[in-house]
Amino acid sequence: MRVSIITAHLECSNYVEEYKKSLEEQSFRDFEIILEEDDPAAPLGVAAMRNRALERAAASGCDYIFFMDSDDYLDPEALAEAVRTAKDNPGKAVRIPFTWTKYKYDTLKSVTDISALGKTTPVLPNVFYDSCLGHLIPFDAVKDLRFKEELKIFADFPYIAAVYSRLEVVAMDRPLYFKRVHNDPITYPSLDQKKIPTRLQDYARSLRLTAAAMKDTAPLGRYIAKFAISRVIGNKIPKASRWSDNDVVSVCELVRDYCKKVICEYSGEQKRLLKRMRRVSVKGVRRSIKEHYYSIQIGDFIRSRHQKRLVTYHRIFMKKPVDQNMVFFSTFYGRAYADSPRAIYEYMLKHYPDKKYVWLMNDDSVEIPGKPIRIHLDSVKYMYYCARAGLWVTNTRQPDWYKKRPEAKLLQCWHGTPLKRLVFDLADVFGAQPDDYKSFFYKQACEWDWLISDNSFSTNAFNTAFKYPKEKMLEVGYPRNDLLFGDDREARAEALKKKLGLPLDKKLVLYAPTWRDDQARGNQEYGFDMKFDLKKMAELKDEYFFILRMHYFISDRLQLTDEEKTYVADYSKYNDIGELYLISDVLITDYSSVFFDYANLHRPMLFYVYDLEDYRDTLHGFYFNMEEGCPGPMLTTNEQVIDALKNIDRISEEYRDRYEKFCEEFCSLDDGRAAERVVKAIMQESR
Ligand code: C2G
Repeated sequence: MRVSIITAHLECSNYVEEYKKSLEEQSFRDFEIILEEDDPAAPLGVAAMRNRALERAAASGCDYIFFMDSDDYLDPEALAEAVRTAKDNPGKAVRIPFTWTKYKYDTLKSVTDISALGKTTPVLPNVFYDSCLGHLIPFDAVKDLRFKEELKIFADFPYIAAVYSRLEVVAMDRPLYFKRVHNDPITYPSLDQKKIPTRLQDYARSLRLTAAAMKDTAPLGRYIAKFAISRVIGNKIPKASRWSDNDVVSVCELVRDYCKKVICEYSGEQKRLLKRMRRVSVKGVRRSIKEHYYSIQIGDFIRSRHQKRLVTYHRIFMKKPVDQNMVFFSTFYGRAYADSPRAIYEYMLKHYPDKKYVWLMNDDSVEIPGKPIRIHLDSVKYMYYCARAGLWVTNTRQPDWYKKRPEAKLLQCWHGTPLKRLVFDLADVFGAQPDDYKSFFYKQACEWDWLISDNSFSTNAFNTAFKYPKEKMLEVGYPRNDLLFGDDREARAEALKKKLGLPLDKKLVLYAPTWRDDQARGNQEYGFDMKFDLKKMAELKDEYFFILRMHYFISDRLQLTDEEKTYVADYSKYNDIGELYLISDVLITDYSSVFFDYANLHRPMLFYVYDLEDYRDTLHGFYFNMEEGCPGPMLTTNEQVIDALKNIDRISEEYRDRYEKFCEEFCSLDDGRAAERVVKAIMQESR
């Protein structure tokens, strides 16, 4: 049984290799790939390309056609199972349900509710849900069918509706077709993500052509009514608020022509809207949008404190003048008075004492010199100072609600030389909003007036990861590392150790691992499966004292026994990790950016990377080869860690050359004066 794979392809997709590979890996072999490539300079559209492919299929004399997109891929058994089902059901078409690529790690978890669709599917809702993709169709039955080339986007509906009206379609029960989640609308937008002004009119035209291909249009009427309601009064900010008058008319006319029988099934706001649409009243639709918007806003305003604050932010704070003398600082969302914003603040405080300073600091007990105004996260004051400050210095992303004033400046310090791949350099995005993450990040990065980079390696990575222009980067070293320099470094370390009550007669080991994406507990909260065995470390307690420092995303508390407390202390909540670098004699870490900073001290480092492969290959991907480039040994067991600590001088000796090379590449700009360089640069430009 010969199958022709029908695929339209436009070069802008970077996924075609995976598509080809998945076809090569099919256990079923009797197929040909008909990939019709459109011209990116003057694209004719997906309909025209599929039609060309269908002509070729006819010429080649296949038994079945199978529709697939060039950015999707199949499970290796997909075609074999589909063909088997087709053989069991002669004369019928077979549909392989799809699942999204973002679920590929969830062992083929089905997101389409297949049971609800039934084995033999009716025309609706499939026509509008999964289009022609994943359908294996006996070619003889549809030889004369073509896609309507006047439709540029929604060409599938009328075609597949015609197929369904001619043939029975058997749905398989396993989703073996993987539809690509396009998480990068900036670089590789899917057809759905492209801004095409005639999209809605194309859609309306497509529905009319679909109706012509169907015997009974009642389900279509129901579908259109649902569509109209969801777009006009379905969201807080309705999608229809961006529709042109022509758009509104085209949807109204659909309601007029196909929904007459179903309007009586609705009531209240929805019925009112459908009636207005039946009269093709643009004004009426606009009124429905307004009424809906205000009723939601008033409801939200009464119910939610955050909404009240937001309204205050937009309506009052954003209307007040920007205070060019006010500088606002934040580090890790108010969790610490630390990192580069701290170093920049302390420099500014000394050289610009007359400025008005504000710090986002959630813990009131942390001392901040210079008596700045102190505010907490999630407070109305936070919004007030975000709206008013002439300069914001931060090391993380802006809050979702933040909108930069044109007169204000934003200095993004960021928080580390990247080992882990970031944003646009990530193929798959895990987390709360994988689809929007990249475009939202991009929007936020566009608001940064400057981005600090510690070395040319970071500059290159930030350039591709954030799509941030190199000319706007300040590649001047990290202000946060200034404290690691100076002739008084040892004296400061000694004083700090005394202040913290840490032993002066033992070597201090700092264990500072990063967080694991797959141990999420909540928003920015993660668990940590502690593989650093404190009990075993006890054998080193005469020589070493251990300082544990978890990443600020880790919400699990470490429980130390009284015995452990004699040689271990938990400094996870300690304000500034830079001070912990200063006092420690050895660093143990994993994939955290901390080692790029610590290297400035030229003290020994060990890498406890018990899950290296999983972390690097599944969760993240790295910008550089740790095994080849790290200035210390890669260790995977506690015994190896203990052994390395016992022989730390030998290890320092062994890694001396690599360490030097590492420092040359990553630390050559750090010299204790980065804050000064940053402040001078931004003051010069702001003048
Ligand atoms: N950090 C810390 N304690 C840890 C780990 C990290 O205080 N146990 C601080 C360090 O200042 C570090 C920063 O948080 O440089 C970032 O931590 P990473 O472990 O590197 O991870 P992440 O927050 O994902 O940032 O470009 C850097 C990347 O964005 C990584």
